[in-house]
Amino acid sequence: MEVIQTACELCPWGCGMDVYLEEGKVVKVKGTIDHPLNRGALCPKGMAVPEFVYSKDRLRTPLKRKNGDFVPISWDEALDEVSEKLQSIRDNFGPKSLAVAIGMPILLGGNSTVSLLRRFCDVYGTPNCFSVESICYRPRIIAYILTLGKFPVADVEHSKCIILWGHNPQASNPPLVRRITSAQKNGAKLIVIDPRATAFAKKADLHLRPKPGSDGALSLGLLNILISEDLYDKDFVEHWTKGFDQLKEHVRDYSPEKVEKIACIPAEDIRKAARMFGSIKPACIAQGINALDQHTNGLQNSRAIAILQAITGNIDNPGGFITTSRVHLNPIRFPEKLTEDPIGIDQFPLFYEVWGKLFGEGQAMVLPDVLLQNHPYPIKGMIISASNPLLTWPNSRKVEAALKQTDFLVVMDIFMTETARLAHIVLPAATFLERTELCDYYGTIHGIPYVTLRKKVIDVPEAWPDLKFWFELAKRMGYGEHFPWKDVEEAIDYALKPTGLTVEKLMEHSQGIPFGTIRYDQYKEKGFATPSGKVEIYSETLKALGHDPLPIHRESPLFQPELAKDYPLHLTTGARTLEYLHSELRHIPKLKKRQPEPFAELHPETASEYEIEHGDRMEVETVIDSIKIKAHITEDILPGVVNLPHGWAEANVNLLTTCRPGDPISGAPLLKSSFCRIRKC
Ligand SMILES: Nc1nc2c(c(=O)[nH]1)N[C@H]1C(S)=C(S)[C@@H](COP(=O)(O)OP(=O)(O)OC[C@H]3O[C@@H](n4cnc5c(=O)[nH]c(N)nc54)[C@H](O)[C@@H]3O)O[C@H]1N2
Ligand SMILES: Nc1nc2c(c(=O)[nH]1)N[C@H]1C(S)=C(S)[C@@H](COP(=O)(O)OP(=O)(O)OC[C@H]3O[C@@H](n4cnc5c(=O)[nH]c(N)nc54)[C@H](O)[C@@H]3O)O[C@H]1N2
Ligand code: SF4
Ligand SMILES: [Mo]
Repeated sequence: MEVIQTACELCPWGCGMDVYLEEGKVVKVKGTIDHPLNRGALCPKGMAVPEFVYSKDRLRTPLKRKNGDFVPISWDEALDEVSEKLQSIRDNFGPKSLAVAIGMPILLGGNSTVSLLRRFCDVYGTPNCFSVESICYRPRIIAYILTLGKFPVADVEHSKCIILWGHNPQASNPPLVRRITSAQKNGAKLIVIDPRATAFAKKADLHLRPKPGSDGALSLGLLNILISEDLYDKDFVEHWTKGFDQLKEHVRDYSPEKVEKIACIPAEDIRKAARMFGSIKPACIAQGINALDQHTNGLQNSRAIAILQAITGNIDNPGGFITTSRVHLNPIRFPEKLTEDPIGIDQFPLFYEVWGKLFGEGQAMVLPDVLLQNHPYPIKGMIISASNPLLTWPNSRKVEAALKQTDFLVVMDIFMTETARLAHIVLPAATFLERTELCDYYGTIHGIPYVTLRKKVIDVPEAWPDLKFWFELAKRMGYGEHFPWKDVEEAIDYALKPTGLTVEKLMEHSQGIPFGTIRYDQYKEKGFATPSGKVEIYSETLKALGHDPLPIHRESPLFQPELAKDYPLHLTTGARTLEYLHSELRHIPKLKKRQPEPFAELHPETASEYEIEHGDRMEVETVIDSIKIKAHITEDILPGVVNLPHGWAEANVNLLTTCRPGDPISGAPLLKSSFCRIRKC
């Protein structure tokens, strides 16, 4: 049997995977034993890769909508059709009337994949690129950069005190489970902040259970204790921070007793947590990937976390917040070709760039309204690659209406999804085992300095890697001079040039090449990459844009006193399920067997108030809409809170959510601080 080692892509973490082939066919997969991240382990999703790749439900040919039905067409015909329509949109309405939205699988293709795809948009001339970052983790990246000038990660493995804040790695981040468990074995204290009693909460030294959306107040309460009890690092604060005195004044008002009233956490537990975090060194906060972002305080929550980390002197140290050296690629995009900003950026400029650092995409939460109202200008065509907005973007009905009114919708996916069903052209995509891509970001997100290649292992006829489609389309539209590469591998070599690495070199290494270093004490050499060179506790940048320069607590704007009587329960959505990735993988029998149906979690006290029993069907209703779902009654959730999973077509939680931007700074939606009512049905 031949074995090829690659990186799994059925969730963001990229576990090392050994793929076993017999006569060119994948027969099984195993975790790569000596991979620095997963050390041989694969989660049930990873183990299901052969079923995923060989699923009978895969799209096998491009499809075109004709009289309401889909008819198969060849790739040649599909490329002709798409290039003609794009040309016509460009000629008649201007290039900005094309929008391109990408999902997580493209983002997981790394900076080179995303930039190569966006290079097409730059050449075509549309600034209107979007991605699921609008819903996901972008606010915290902006927040860390505004505060620390960089995006560090928590070095849990070497920590002596870990705060796991709105994160349930057993479901969403299996490789982190081993790292936290190993720290606990080495004596680390663990504090969990989560309205649910997650597996780690049950093993924690302290579990704080905030009401959803109250984390801003909690962080101010923690800062209050750290400062009033002199538990901060005075030397670091004096030399390396800006705005500490304003912070001291600002948090004076947030006594643990006041925070208890807002967040429903006993004041004594807030004191205990602050004392533990302030007195044990090194300490770190591992925050949820988006659990704290999807609130009106989305960006400010992460500002507070960066400040907690900084004033306790836990920056650039083993066991604190660490940064690995970045992989610097050849520039791929042509920002100079764009004459306008993307949609949403007038309202959320920091979503686009911070101090000249370009993230380069629009805020997608604004897009459905723009599509529906043709304002500020019409968007006539849309290409969606590797995303299923009909289930994953908030307010599904609005998203559906918006997509339906585009003149030309192309969806590229591995399967016929809810979104693909609305398309004029559907394109069959390759899975991650059928393409080569550079994973230049795992070092940054795991704090392990390495760079790796996701390798092409097999070919599935007719299914194209996404970039192959974009490259071929570029050629078809006459942009060949900007896409001079023979194939994607050659384009990756171009991107890699400044690093001295090549695809060939990376191919020889099973699990990536050590690359760069962890930048301990980086600030001592260079200061912080902020305008002041210090940690910006007080942000002049936010102030200049009319936002609060210090982290604040603000109630969810969905909380309105006149509605509170009718929608009295907190609704949080999208806590992950180990078996599934967003709306994906429901068709894989062995995963479905482990987790056959969606359910709403609610506490026995809440259930009895509404006379709902375990296993009953219940209706959950918000001001937007209602869905029916099974009740799962458990002590593991805070009374008064309902938790709903996302990604299920049969109980689509995003029928209940609003895409109205909730965070005034980043535009993040309020997926975890909403309100609902329930009844048995
Ligand atoms: N299996 C699986 N893994 C995934 C994904 C997937 O779909 N499936 N998706 C991937 C992606 S793209 C992302 S962004 C990440 C998401 O990763 P995370 O955002 O870290 O999601 P979870 O680990 O589910 O943890 C969220 C936790 O936050 C808690 N929570 C809910 N509301 C609040 C609140 O207001 N305050 C606090 N403090 N806690 C709250 C929930 O109870 C839950 O336990 O997961 C990634 N990994
Ligand atoms: N209510 C609520 N909604 C949420 C969240 C929440 O917490 N609550 N979380 C949000 C978050 S953090 C995220 S990141 C988004 C995720 O949003 P999406 O990215 O839309 O999530 P998926 O359902 O994984 O959709 C990915 C699609 O790409 C297809 N696909 C897989 N691999 C490839 C490939 O290589 N090429 C192509 N072309 N297609 C491929 C899959 O079949 C699938 O249909 O969901 C968000 N939605
Ligand atoms: S945690 Fe599971 S799905 Fe995610 S990369 Fe690892 S094996 Fe793949
Ligand atoms: Mo995400």
